[in-house]
Amino acid sequence: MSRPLWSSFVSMGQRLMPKARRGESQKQRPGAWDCSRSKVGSEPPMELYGSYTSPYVRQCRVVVIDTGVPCKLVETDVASSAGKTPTMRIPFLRDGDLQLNDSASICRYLRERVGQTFLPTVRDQELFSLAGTVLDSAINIFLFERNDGLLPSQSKYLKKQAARVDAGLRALNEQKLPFAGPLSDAEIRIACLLGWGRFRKRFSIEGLDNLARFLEGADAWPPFAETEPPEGAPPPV
Ligand SMILES: N[C@@H](CCC(=O)N[C@@H](CS)C(=O)NCC(=O)O)C(=O)O
Repeated sequence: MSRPLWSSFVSMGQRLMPKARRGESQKQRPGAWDCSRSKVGSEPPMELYGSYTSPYVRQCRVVVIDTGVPCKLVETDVASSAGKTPTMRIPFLRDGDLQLNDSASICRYLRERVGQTFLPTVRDQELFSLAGTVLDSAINIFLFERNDGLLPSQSKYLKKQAARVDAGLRALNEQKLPFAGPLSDAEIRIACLLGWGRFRKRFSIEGLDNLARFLEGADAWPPFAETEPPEGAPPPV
């Protein structure tokens, strides 16, 4: 029987302690969010609210770079955005009177702004959703541990979430995936999931060679490389 990937989780403890002050982590930020880089016309850029560490925000940032749509990141953590979005989550996007509260609708909106299609096929949708389910479960476990000190070993439901992460990663490993960019939106979702797991040391993809090669290729694709979470980032997801 194969070893559960979840068992490679390390206890959070010190890992979540900020190694650097906020200002230091900002120094390492890529220039991707410099609006002048992608700005066209003179209308005010849309604003994406989120953190530099959230994998859902990262997906939106990758799509901003990939599409070249002018957009400014307003750095916000989950706590301070609670009153600004009904989901009480990040990311959310504001464009004039419009507010979008989910990474999928945000990415679709960005793609459509430049005449591109978001998740054009059923396979794309399925892959995107599978990676999203794994990510939701992994973050759910992370937040239970951080907020309530509850581990999968102490909760039947969290155990199920851990099993879901394992099964989902194995299923993703069976997919035909590219080993170089550019990536589709479904593939960006998978890359953001794997990048977050690595960054927060939440799961291992040891033995999942297809995923490991895919991530290596994603790391070399500029929109993904430029959005890498900064070393020493503070605790928010
Ligand atoms: N379905 C949402 C999920 C967003 C999400 O879970 N964001 C996390 C940060 S990575 C969050 O804000 N979690 C706070 C919470 O659940 O309380 C999306 O795709 O935008």
